[in-house]
Amino acid sequence: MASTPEAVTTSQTTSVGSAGAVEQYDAIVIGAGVAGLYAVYRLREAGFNVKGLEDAEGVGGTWYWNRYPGCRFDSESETYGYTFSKELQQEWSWKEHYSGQPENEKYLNFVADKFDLKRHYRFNSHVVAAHYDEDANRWELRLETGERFRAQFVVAAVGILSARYVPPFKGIDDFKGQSFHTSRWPKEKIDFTGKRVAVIGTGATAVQLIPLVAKECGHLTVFQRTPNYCAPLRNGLVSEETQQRWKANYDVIVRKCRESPTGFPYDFDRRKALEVSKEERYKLYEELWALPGFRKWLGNFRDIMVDLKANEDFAEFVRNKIRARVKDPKVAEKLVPKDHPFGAKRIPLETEYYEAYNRDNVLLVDVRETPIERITPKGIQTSDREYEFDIIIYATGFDAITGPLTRMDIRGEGGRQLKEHWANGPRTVVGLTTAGFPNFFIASNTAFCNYTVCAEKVVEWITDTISHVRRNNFSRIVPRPEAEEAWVQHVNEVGQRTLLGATKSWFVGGNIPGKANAYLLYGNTAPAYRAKLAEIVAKGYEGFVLR
Ligand code: N01
Repeated sequence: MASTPEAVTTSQTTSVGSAGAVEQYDAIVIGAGVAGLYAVYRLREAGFNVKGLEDAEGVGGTWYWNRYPGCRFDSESETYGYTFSKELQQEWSWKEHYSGQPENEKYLNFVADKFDLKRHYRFNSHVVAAHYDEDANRWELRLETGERFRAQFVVAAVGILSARYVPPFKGIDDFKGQSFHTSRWPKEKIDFTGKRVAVIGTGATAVQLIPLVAKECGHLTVFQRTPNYCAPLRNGLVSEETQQRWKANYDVIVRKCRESPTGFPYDFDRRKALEVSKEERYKLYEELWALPGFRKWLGNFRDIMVDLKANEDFAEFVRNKIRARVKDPKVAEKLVPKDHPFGAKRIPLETEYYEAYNRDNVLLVDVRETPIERITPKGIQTSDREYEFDIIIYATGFDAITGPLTRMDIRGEGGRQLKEHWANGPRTVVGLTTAGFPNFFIASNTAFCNYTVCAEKVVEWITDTISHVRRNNFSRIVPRPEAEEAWVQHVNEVGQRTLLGATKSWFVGGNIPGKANAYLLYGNTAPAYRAKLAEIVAKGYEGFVLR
């Protein structure tokens, strides 16, 4: 059935132009990760003819690409799954308290199969461009292969940590051994036995990977630029009894996460750190330290993330925990962070990370003392010597949040490129829409919030908005520039009240040379973020133009 430009169709149409067949849909979702799968499900259930385009050959997003040894999430497993289906909650059993990549990929496949989502997807389809055709009010998406797809609505569920970053080291292509970026890890098992391995980077990824590679390889050299405040994860297997308890109590668990400031099933201690005695403070610190997960960060005194003095008190506690675990005091001091507050960079949760440095086959190189000068055919040349390797692992992170979008050629009204529009940082209303890009939605959870807890809400807001447009016989929705400016200012004001911008990190674009410095995450509480989403709807999409 052919469609008029403004109508929402319920069937796929194909038109043939000079450049070949163009498939037409009501909505296209880019990505088959946590948000993308749910967006396809919601749009289909709302009666839209939806197509998913996914770069990978399967579903999973982050959990498809990040296959490096040790990869796992550090949300409590019972809080990570989708909450939209009670049946799903009952059918799926998490094996570990903090579930690993293979299981997470299986989970998302289980979801995709249960809700029959895969048939809506085209896999191995790398979207390189999305251009808005103003006359037709349609988006045209182009794949790397040149194939084109058109739709009235686009939901870019491209992830916040999916555009990998490889530093532009000189000679990077000269290396004769194997090299991998952690987020493009091969499906085949890499055999480290007897190998000389380098890991560049000591962020959350490297911290998961290093202890496992250290045990398996011949020799491991870690190139560290900034040490992190890593805290024990304390993972474990989920007993049958716990499994049953979760299944009987999902309503309570979900409510707890929704009410908590960060989407995790715990709250900050309402007291201010320095208002209680040292003895009492340290008692809490020790208790938190002994508990699994992020409690040491997000269940700590409420001012740890906003007050530098309170922060420093806990930071010193953590430094001493690190010192106590590393046998060589010189190595320990290199591993102790001193140049940024606790939590200003994302806290990596670890299992036997510091103990790896007590092994005879592990060497720590501080690249602030001896910077990497180039990659050579044999390995890595620093300012003082050449290190030879069989394998180099780049655990060097991501062009976070904006990267997956600005690396695509996205053009809105008047042909304006998103990259230009966001040259000084992301410009959005609630992180999900941007002025000049009608019917274009960004399904990323950029709230400071346990991922799925807020990602589900984000997808619901977007898909409900698309339904609102159709139900009310509008054809397009776009935020007003004033609303966008107000949101950008609000995000900055909130960010400045926290320590999120206290150092260079992906939170503020500081990890990518030349990237604009801006708050990429919304530093308010998760309930406050969701209240903003609800308020827009309650006020009849205030700040948006509906036509
Ligand atoms: O990336 P990162 P990541 N020379 O940016 C170093 C999520 N995640 O992949 O700190 C030398 O944190 C860089 O050094 P510096 C999580 O949200 C979640 O580890 O910039 N080194 C840093 O050490 C996390 O925050 C989970 O000085 C260079 C490292 O590379 C996010 O992903 C697990 C360099 C990059 O660290 C990103 O984590 C894993 C250079 N030129 C990840 N350039 C879980 O859920 C960069 N580095 C558990």
